[in-house]
Amino acid sequence: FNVNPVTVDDYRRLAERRLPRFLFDYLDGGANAEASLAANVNDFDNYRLVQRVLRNVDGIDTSTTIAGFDAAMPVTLAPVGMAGMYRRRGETQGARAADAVGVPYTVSTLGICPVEEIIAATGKPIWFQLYMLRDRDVVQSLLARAQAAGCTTLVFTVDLPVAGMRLRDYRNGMIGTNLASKLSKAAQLATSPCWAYDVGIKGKPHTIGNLDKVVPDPDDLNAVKAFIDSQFDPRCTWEDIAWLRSIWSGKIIIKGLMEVDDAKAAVDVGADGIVVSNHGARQLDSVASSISKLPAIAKAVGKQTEILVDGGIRSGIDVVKAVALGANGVMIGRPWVYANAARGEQGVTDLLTTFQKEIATAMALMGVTSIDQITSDLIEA
Ligand code: HOC
Repeated sequence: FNVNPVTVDDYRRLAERRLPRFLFDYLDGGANAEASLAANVNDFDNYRLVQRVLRNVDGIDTSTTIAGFDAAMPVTLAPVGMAGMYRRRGETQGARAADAVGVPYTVSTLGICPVEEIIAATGKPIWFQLYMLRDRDVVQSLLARAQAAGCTTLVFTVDLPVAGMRLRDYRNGMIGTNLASKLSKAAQLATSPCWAYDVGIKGKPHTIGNLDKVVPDPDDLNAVKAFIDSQFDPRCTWEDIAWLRSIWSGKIIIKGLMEVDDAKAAVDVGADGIVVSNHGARQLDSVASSISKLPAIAKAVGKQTEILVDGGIRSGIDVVKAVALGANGVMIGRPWVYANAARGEQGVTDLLTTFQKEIATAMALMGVTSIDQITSDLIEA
């Protein structure tokens, strides 16, 4: 790879070279036959932007507000489980890059880095993502810790009552085998300078940052995996959101909605925002792409709550399309982790900078100068 990586796919190919196969596939893969994984990306091609000229586009401003965050562009970094497995302290690197560019960062419940470490790295608040766990005391303590550390916004994931069937993980022995020994075998096979040294598997063992006070032995990845397998709560309902509202004083964004009725229910329980998402096509395969579901949801609830969309966003052009279809912003997951795995923190900063340039350029060529001018008349199906 003799040229500078620029696109998400450039970073993806570099990440594939650098990471052990089972980790790359865990990040890159989707559920079952991966039909929705392809649809998430390809369905952006069903929409075309409108070119307009001679409208004085001097002074393009890509900034906007997302759930109270003054963002440099309508982009946020999505929560990604175990991001610190792909680069040393990956969550902290992602948060620093997000801060440098000026967009929100959300840490996963399953982050390698604890919330305190991430927030200390920038001195700025971040958003915290939660899965409902069977033990509500553990949920309460996780949220208390996140809030005390300075997390402002809760991103509550609702599309994972059970883990999807990610067949690459079965093929690679990521499911049903000993994760810790798999990591250490991969580390032995790797040579420096390489992923294993970088992420610390050959030196300092990993811990699962946000769960370190609740998993019996957070240094033992098998114990962490057993905890996750036994604790993710499939009994969760809309009523649990009222309970979350009572213990979380900040904003709540519900992530993983694909249907208008569910979006309306989210509004009814007082969600400050929703994420139209099929979990990066990692859960229900053959479900529609997220982008195809956005217009109807935006039409139904766009005036009552903020709308984010994730899944398949691979460029600033895709961001502009999402905004034109009614989103206040997007979440990008795999793209920032590919960039981080490939080129570290600088990779994430560079990728975000490219997205921002793409958004600004598209805006100029569409004849608009601010994000609120990107409206539905600028997109054709
Ligand atoms: C068995 C636990 O959101 C992902 C994450 C975390 C899933 C946890 C599965 O990989 O999509």
